[in-house]
Parts: sequence; C-alpha cells; structure tokens
Amino acid sequence: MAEQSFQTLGEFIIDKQDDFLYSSGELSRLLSAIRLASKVVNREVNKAGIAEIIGQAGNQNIQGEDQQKLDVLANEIFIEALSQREVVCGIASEENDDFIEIKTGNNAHLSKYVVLMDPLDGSSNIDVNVSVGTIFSIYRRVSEPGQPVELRDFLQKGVNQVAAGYVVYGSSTMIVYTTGNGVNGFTLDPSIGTYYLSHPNMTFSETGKIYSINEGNYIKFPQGVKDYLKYCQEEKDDRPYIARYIGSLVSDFHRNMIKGGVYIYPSTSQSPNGKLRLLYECNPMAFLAEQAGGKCSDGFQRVLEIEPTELHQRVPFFCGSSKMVEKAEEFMRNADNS
Ligand code: AHM
Ligand code: MG
Repeated sequence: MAEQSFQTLGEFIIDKQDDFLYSSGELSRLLSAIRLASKVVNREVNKAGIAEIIGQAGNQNIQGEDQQKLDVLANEIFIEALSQREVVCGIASEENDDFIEIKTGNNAHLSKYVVLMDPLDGSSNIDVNVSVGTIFSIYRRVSEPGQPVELRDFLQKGVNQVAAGYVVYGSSTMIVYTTGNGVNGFTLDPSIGTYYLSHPNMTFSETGKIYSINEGNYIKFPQGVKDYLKYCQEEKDDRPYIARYIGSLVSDFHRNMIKGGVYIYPSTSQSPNGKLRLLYECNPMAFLAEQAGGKCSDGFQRVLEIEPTELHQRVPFFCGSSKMVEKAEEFMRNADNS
C-alpha cells in the first residue's frame, strides 16, 4: 500500500512558522483564521441547492455587477473570522467599495497584516453547481503600526506579498497556498472537517496542452491574442492544444497547474484593462504561479511588478506554464494590438 501523508494543514502551518525569522506566530494565526472561514463557506456552498440561498441578493457591488447571496455571505464569514482575532489590521474585498479598518482591544490596530480577498470568485457558477473559489492575498502594512490602516497599505506591488492562496470548492474542497517557499495543497476531509496535505510542492510544467480563454469575446481581442489562439489551434509539433474554460478563475488555474496550461483574460475593445482585478485576483494567482515555477504577465510585463493605483483596478492576465505565457507575450509584442 502506498505511504499516506497524515499531515494536517494545522500542523503544517505550525511547522512552517520557523521559516520566518523572528516569527511571532501572527501569520500562522491569520492562516488558521482563513482555514476556519473556508470550512464555513464550504458548508454554505455545499448546501446552496437546498437552502434557497441561490440567486441575486438584489444589490450591486462597486463595479455594477449583481451580487449573489453567497458572495455576501462568504464575504461576511471571512471578515468575521479575520476580525474576531488579532490577526489583521485591515481587509479589502471585491465585495466592499472601500477597505475595512480592523480594531482590536482598546481601539488598537495591533496586527501588522492586511488581507485582500475575493471571497467567492466565479459565483455566477453557483446556480449550475460548478466549482467556485476564494482568493486571498496577504501583505505587511507599510504605514505606522498601531495607527489606522491607510489605502497605501493595500496598494502594494504583488512582489511584496507575504502569502497568497485560494480555496477551491470543487468535487473536493482544497486550500492551496504559498508563503514564498513553494506551493502546497490540502484537501478537506468533510467527514471530520480537517484539511490534509495532499499536494505537496505543486508545480506548473514548463509547457502544457491546455489553453483557457473565453473565446466568445474573440472578435474583441487584441490582434496578439487572436494570433496566439491561431497558433494554439494549428496542427504542428505538439499542437493543436485543448481548450478548457470553466469561467471560474480558481478552478481554471487549479486544473492548469496540475495538468499544464495557460489561462488568458486579455483586454478587449470594450474593456481595455480586461476583467480581472489586480489586487485580489491577479496578484495572488501570480504569486502562486511563480512559486510553482510558472509565469504571469499582463501581456507585456510581470503582473507582480505592476504599481497599483486603485483598490479595484483591473489588468489583462496571462498566467500558467512559463513557455506558454512567453509564447503568448511574443505574439502580443509582434502584433499590431491597436
Ligand atoms: P467574479 O469575481 O465576478 O466572479 O468574476 C471573475 C470571474 C473569474 O472567476 C472567471 O475566470 C471570469 O470571471 C470569467 O469571466 P467571463 O464570464 O467573462 O469569461
Ligand atoms: Mg472575482
């Protein structure tokens, strides 16, 4: 019988605490809060079909998109889990127009960390029982500790991330994260509510056979992306590639990391910055991709180097196996993308 790993996520977090010089255990507590919130969200997502919580909440978020009830619920669950402990001094979420300041006892802003998150990404997939996910990104604050957090604490380049990860609520629920020492994946055993290390040291193969893009937008794509798609579909060498698109970033990324592939959400003639949000969708995925040996670009430059200017900023996104991202960048460079 194959040897089985029985290391739990809780044990793993504590084991890895020593990777950080002068660690106070605060990041470990933060990751534990995310672990707990993910289990609660998992429970809600799993009963979506029976609990009459599917459907529109009747609100719109700052980008004018309809919020699903589960978006709102997941947002509340994560904010509550993170603000009940002294683990963060501020939270920014896709579902909140502005960042939230977290005070702990005596009105102090004790923690040094801020979290940015998309509490339920791909939520339009809930109604049809397709995987959704949570994405999170963690930074050390740059403003004075003990004082209220400021916008500049959240508007940091992706290279400054301390940790990032996602939860995929799929055929099984997994949490995948990095603290800058590789990427590890943990699968939830729902019968006892424990995550076990199931995917140690996850990596993107250098190249793959899958391309993931919403081809329904084809006529609005820049010429470089159109040319790259033609290349993917050509019968030559190891091509044509296989098209796979769930429409749920976490799931598309997760599959591509396991099987090898590239995910693209480019600019379109209508949305010159694409759709995905830099701070809580693209940067955490870019950090994970690079930690797993992959690449992530806006078509021309490394996503992690982009200087953010606003909380809900969007960027074009090319992410996955390094050789595939490089090839797509080559087509972008050589085309007249105007
Ligand atoms: P959301 O944050 O409103 O759920 O939007 C993000 C999602 C991603 O998960 C997914 O990759 C993308 O939007 C799909 O967009 P489209 O339907 O335009 O292909
Ligand atoms: Mg999202």
